[in-house]
Amino acid sequence: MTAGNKGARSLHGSRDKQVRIDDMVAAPGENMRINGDRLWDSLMEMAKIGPGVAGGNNRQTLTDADGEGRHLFKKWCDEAGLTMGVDKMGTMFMTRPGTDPDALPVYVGSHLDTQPTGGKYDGVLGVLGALEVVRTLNDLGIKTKHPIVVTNWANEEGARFAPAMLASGVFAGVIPLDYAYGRKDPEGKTYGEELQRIGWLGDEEVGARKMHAYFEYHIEQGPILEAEDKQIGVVTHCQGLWWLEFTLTGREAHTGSTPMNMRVNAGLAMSRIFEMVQDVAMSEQPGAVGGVGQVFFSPNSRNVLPGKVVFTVDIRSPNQEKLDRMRAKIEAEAAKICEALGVGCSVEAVGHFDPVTFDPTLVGRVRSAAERLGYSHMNIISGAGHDACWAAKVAPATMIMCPCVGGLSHNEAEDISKEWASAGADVLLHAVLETAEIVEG
Ligand code: HGY
Ligand code: MN
Ligand code: MN
Repeated sequence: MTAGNKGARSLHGSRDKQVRIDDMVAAPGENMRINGDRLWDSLMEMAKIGPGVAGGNNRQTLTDADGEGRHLFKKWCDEAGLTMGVDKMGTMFMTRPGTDPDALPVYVGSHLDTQPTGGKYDGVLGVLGALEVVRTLNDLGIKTKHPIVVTNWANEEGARFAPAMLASGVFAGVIPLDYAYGRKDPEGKTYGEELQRIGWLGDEEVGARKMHAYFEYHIEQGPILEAEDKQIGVVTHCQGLWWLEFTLTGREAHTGSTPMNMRVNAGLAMSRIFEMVQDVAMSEQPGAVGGVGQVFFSPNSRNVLPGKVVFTVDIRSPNQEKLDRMRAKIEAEAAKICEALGVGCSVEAVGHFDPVTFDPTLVGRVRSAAERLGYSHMNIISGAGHDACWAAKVAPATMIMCPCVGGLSHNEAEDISKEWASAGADVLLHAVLETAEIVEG
């Protein structure tokens, strides 16, 4: 790191002399930077926990692997002098004190849980990037007026317990704690039971903490930044989402001896609904997506027509009208498809958030940090959902993105470069510092 507060000027005669971020410049273009090797080493160390089968990770929420990752993260935070708080959803808050005890903290975080065939960087880059910011401030002996809280949100992925961003949704007051506790994984285990089992049930009321601001650093999980050859995504918005869980009821019957005209075929209804979802999303281009990632057949036997089929339709758009129009169309068309086949159909919205506009002041700080550091950058709308989407409901929030190879994510082959990882963390350092307010002396 190179840093020096040459010509530090106080912004006002407050108790602690405050220093402008751009005074912390060793020389133009040589602004403060994080330790890229240390960040990368930490990413690789965390990636050893909950390994996948193809080079990525399977560290699903509240599994033993998640517990192991949490302990490693806590060890590193202890070494960095942070104090831990855990809330009743298991989210970890690791605090670096500020000089002003009355100043609300700046929260910086993401998630350590992964998809079953997840990559090494989705979420993890944001948590360990935030830790690297703190490690760098410690190295430089920099104090801030506002505390900084490195945050590991529980159950961001929603892979094991739907919906995604569950803990941050409870924190934002959008999802009731009891509903969250009752969410079941495919084996019927509940979130509440599993949180107890791995020993990460905290004592803090969820959402009791108040934030001065929230930053989240994340891989793009899409192809735009790499294709445009930009190092930094200045995230202005995040697209909205519906997760519609359909339960189709057919009649279990022999796949061989049951005549075609006697079948109540829930599997056929499902396939027609999948086709329709694709058509609806394509009819709302540009700026709409729709698909299905998870299906449960029951009894799921090769020679039995399914009696029950459960699947979740995932539709998203940055445009509120498109998003709601897609939902209405899909639910109406699915009912018609099922009626024509004599299949029962029920649907439950198990996940939702409207399109999000991030805080313009914080977005501006991200952009000016990228400019100050000499990194190429562009505005971008997040295609994936993030805890920042719920944090934005209770505090000024924004995100920073780095490219990922081929735009690939939620795949064990997810990949980024060390340079990309470091550049985004440098921007995070500057944007967080500007918001947490450096204090001299
Ligand atoms: O679903 C999402 O967008 C996020 O990856 N949980
Ligand atoms: Mn993520
Ligand atoms: Mn993800």
